[in-house]
Amino acid sequence: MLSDMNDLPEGLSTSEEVSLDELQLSQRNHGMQLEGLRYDVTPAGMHYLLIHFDVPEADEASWRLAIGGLVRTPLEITMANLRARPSVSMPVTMECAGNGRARLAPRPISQPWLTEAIGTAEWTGTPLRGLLEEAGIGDEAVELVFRGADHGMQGDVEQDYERSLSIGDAMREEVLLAYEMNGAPLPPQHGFPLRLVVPGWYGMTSVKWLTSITAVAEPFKGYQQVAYRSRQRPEDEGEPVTRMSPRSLLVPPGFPDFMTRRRFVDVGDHILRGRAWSGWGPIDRVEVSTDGGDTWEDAALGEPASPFAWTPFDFVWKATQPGEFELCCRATDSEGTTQPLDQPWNLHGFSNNMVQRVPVEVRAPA
Ligand SMILES: Nc1nc2c(c(=O)[nH]1)N[C@H]1C(S)=C(S)[C@@H](COP(=O)(O)O)O[C@H]1N2
Ligand SMILES: [Mo]
Repeated sequence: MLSDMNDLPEGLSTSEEVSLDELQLSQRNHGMQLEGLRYDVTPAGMHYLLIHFDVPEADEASWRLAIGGLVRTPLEITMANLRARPSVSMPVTMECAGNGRARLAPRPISQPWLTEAIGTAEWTGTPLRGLLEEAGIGDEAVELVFRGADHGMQGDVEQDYERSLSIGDAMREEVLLAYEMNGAPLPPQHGFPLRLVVPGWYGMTSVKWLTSITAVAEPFKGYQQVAYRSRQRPEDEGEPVTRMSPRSLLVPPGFPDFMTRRRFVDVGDHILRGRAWSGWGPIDRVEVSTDGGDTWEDAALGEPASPFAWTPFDFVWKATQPGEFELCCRATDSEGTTQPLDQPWNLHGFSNNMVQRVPVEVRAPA
């Protein structure tokens, strides 16, 4: 947390109220309705979206993926060629690194996510590794830079959307060049006709509208690479944001109030359901609290649809007394990392995995 609020760096707000610019961003980039947690695979229209600039115009017939830079055989690949290659379909849970930032204080001014920047799609594509082997990565190369066709301005820097991966991370067998989402061509907003999918990592790595992959001899220092680092102050070098921290979310039970989303249930037994995930390994444990995090009990875990998809869980809540309750859940992954009750603060609000809180009113029988 910043110690001196008088010295607030640019880009932070001490107000809980979002601006019209933030509202505009959050309408372009919607979250997943939390009741979507009931599905193993999120229907495409419910999956969250994050588009920094504009959805570019794209024509499948003329689209080319260029693989170049420090490679022995530069390639120019058509979509027909990609589709003729070995294909893999895999459910992958993806989360925006900024998920949860709207609740931080002071609040980083950006896409104001609460907890809904999440979804699990079944991506179909060809493993990236095969193409990299065909191109032959030069010994001097240390990273691959992935470029999208979208173009814009961020932080006064005009840019194409670009992110890099180390050769080792890019060669992992689960990394896909995807051309289908949930069995249909990628929708324009999700990267038509081609995107990178890097399972386990926060979403910014999975470059949409992919046009080129360039092998380079130095670590990439482009805008989106330097931006996604956890830092306390603008001048800090910070730590790169990579894999998803463990998180769990409940399908809010009962029914909501239209404006506040406050929940109502009747006295009785309620099956609470949710999903948990981590980019660092399988989910080992999910606990549920019905008293705002004072006491915890274990939820029952189900089977994830793939090693990179969220794990379902359920818990029987015996709501015997009317009154006000606060439901929480927290996941622990195979590395032993558990979600925090309070979120350590960073300048751009990344990897914010503090526990979800769902206020519920339990009503007496009529
Ligand atoms: N070319 C390009 N790729 C991109 C982005 C973008 O703005 N342009 N946004 C990134 C971010 S920050 C996230 S969280 C994911 C979101 O993917 P989705 O919109 O398919 O859910 O895409 C990533 N890939
Ligand atoms: Mo993101």
